[in-house]
Amino acid sequence: MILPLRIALSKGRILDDTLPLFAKIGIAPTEEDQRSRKLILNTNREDVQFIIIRATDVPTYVEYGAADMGVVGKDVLVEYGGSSFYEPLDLQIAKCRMMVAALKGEQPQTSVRPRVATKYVNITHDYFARLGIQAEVVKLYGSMELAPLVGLADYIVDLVETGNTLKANGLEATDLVMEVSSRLIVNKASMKMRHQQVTELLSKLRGVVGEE
Ligand code: PRT
Ligand code: MG
Repeated sequence: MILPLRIALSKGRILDDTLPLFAKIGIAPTEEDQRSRKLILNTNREDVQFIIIRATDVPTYVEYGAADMGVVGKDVLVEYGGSSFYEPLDLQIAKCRMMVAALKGEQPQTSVRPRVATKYVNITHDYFARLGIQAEVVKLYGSMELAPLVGLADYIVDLVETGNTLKANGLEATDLVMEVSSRLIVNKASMKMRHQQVTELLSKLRGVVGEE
């Protein structure tokens, strides 16, 4: 019996796009597991196991080798920083844009030290620093759109897909920070030690990416 290759999947919206991708290459959680609330899901292949965790935890599991591979948004990867794993494949799912947004019609750029609310503190800090702006970055854990409405911040940095959330709150996107999609990441030791298993999955996934 070989040790199963463990793949960390981000729960939530990324998972909805990830499972169909794995299904296309013939890997699916076993039926009984899908209905349960188990965090470790066996699959129809005894050499592959999924773990379902919060998106922001995926890089940590993969860096420390608790998972051999992971699927996570580029937003989370860049915010996490460093280069402690390989990022061999853009899965082209859960696409969106990270944008700067502000109250529609306002010009808060006149502020000497704009306050920016976001959950992407590192990315936001770097982004404004590159523009030569010393922003005061305020960390929030959700509902960033509220911050400009109640005077907590001049700007937000958040993900935008359709733009409906911004619109519904009287906000407009002002600048693009980065294009976001989900990526496959691989633990560095696993890439060496389990090379055959990893490359088999990698090339199969590469074959179905962007197929639709
Ligand atoms: O719930 P938890 O705190 O664990 O994490 P989460 O809420 O961040 O997870 P989840 O399930 O929302 O998935 C987040 C990941 O999905 C991100 O890291 C991105 O890589 C990816 N993704 C893709 C998105 C979006 N598109 C997206 N539109 N994540 C969030 N949004 C949100 C955005 O923050 C905003 O509130 O959707 C809203 C905007 O959508 P539109 O269509 O109104 O523009
Ligand atoms: Mg959520």
